[in-house]
Amino acid sequence: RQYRGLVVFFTGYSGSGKSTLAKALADQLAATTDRKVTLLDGDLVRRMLSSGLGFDRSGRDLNVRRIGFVAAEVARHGGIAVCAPIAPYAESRAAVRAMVEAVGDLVLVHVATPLEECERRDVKGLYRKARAGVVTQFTGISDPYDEPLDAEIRVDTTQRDPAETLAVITGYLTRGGWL
Ligand code: GGZ
Repeated sequence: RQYRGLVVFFTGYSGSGKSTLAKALADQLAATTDRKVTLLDGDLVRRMLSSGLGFDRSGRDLNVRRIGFVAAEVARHGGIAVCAPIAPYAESRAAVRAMVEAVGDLVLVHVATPLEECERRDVKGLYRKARAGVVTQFTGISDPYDEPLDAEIRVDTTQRDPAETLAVITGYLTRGGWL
């Protein structure tokens, strides 16, 4: 069977749970479907595709567009790309959507964990550094995040446990005929 290409694109604050959800989704899809799955996590992309880019507006925009380009290539060949950058700008996300929808489908997942909760978790201690001014231009603290108005799915990891959140996403994909 020739599948239609799909990009599941997570967006949200640092510490919102994007990476965890993206990894769990990619693993589950790889284990339970015959679809080819590519995970483009923020960390990996920053290391392998966008090393040298900073977190100013142009650095983030270019980073997100690069992810969109690679994801669209995956989708063009019928695969599934799961992406998980912060992607704070509506304009960059719209550019990704245009690239992807020229060749396949895009499901934007807003991981809408409240900023206060992300900061409370502070898994990597970056919020603390951002508050102290040691890390500058930190999303949510000293840099903007455009709330998505076009997300296909919105999840809040304080409302459900990870397995249930994942089920919301796979349920959407199943109902939409992607799986
Ligand atoms: C936001 C930053 C920053 C600044 C370093 N602002 O929790 P993390 O550590 O692993 O996720 C964050 C990651 C964000 O990179 P992305 O490529 O996803 O961002 S974007 O889509 O905006 O290009 C965080 C770390 O990098 N980090 N400095 N100033 N996050």
